[in-house]
Amino acid sequence: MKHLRLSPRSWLSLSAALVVALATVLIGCTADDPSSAREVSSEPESAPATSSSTGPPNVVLIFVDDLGYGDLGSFGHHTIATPHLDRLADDGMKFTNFYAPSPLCSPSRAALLTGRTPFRTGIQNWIPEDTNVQLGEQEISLGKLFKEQGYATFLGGKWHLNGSLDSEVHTQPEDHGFDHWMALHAFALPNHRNPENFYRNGEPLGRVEGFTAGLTLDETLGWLDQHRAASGAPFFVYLAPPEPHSMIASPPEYNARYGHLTNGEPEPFVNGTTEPSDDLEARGPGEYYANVTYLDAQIGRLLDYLDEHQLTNDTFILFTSDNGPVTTDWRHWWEINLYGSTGGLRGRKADLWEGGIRVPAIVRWPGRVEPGSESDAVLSAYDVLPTLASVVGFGVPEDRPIDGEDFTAVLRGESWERERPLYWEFDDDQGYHYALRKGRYKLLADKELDRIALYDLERDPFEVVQLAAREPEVRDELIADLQSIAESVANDPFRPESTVARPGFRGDAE
Ligand SMILES: [Ca+2]
Repeated sequence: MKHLRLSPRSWLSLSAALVVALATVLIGCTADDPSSAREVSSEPESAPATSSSTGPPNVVLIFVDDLGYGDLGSFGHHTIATPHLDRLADDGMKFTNFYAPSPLCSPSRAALLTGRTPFRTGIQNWIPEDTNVQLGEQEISLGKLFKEQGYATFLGGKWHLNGSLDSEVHTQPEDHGFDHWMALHAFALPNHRNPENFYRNGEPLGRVEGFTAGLTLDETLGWLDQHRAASGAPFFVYLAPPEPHSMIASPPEYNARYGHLTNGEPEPFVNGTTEPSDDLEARGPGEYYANVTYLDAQIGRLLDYLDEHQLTNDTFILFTSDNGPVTTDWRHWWEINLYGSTGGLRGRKADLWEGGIRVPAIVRWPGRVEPGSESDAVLSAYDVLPTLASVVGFGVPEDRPIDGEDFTAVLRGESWERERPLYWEFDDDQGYHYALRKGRYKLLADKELDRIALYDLERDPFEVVQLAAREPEVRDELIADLQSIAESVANDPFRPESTVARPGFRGDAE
């Protein structure tokens, strides 16, 4: 495994940060009052990274929708402008082997919030509206854990962990610890422009003027203003904008920026229909690129807000995507004109090949994470919960299997190897049902373990050289690991009996 770059000067900076932190304690900032520490935190952005807070950091999780591994400038895209996320990478650590726990939305989100491979929660596929699948009350989610720690908690954007945001028989974001939320179920209706399906704290908002990411950031910054005026408690923001999932729509100035890459006028599809209303037409990548740049600009608003209010140094940010992108391998009519990039990795959204699950990821934590560093540690979004438990200082649930592992050693620049392989269970578009990543190797298998593929991702990141017959010992070792984890998942004490979505379900209330 390669390790991140950490210069002698950076160790000096980190040592200086410890001295500053100790001095801050000695001059009277109380350890249990992070707001008092925050008021004196006004390091200019260009200064050596130091953290003046003595309390737990604020935490911002940014989980965007269907953004590909290759869709950011900092991850190699040659055209899409993403200056704000590139700045985040410059100021933090970039991860080149970070995975979504599923190639689709709902399972990934369940895993992010619980630290558990999604099949344990009963969520094995995306959750259609008005079906009976949900993230059950028995699950211990990040929202609950942060609330127990006295954090103010916020969700903005997309939930997609139940069948309906106004159902009384489904758990809602507040049941998972979110004090304030504004979210839609799965995707914007009719599309990202003037969406009609946002809810705020359980109340439908009807048609709202604007674009989904901008509306999500409006709510986020407004809530932060209110929270800061009312309380000195640290905050946990789960920011999940619905971009760049279909049906994309962006403000005209963003589309104009990429007009040279668009044929004709952008006309977003209308969601909620069963077939396209017009002849299908490929207009080029401009509209998709515009949507990613627009999303980046909205995230930039949050980064600017943290700077303006001297919160940057006291805030841990993790950015990633819930699954791989829709590429020009279009499989549904509503995907046409999405031009996501996997950076050359095989496959796309809904595949267990790398393109469906490897995603861009960045962590910024001033004073703790070396600016401009990079790690190729093998990580998953289900590692976020145990890592945040370590960062903030709360316990990981001990009454159930947790698949995630604490990767704070990676953030410190230390060598680290995970104890358990990464595991996926999902009926993908290629007929595979299982995937396993262990060290440099990846195994793919169908449900019966009849069809097996083995790849060495260090030598062959594009999964084109099949090794199952050539390296039988590795193959059999990974199959044994896979069977062991699959058995644990099948026998998970908290797994719901029924995990199959039943259409039309509204619960006992109807
Ligand atoms: Ca998604």
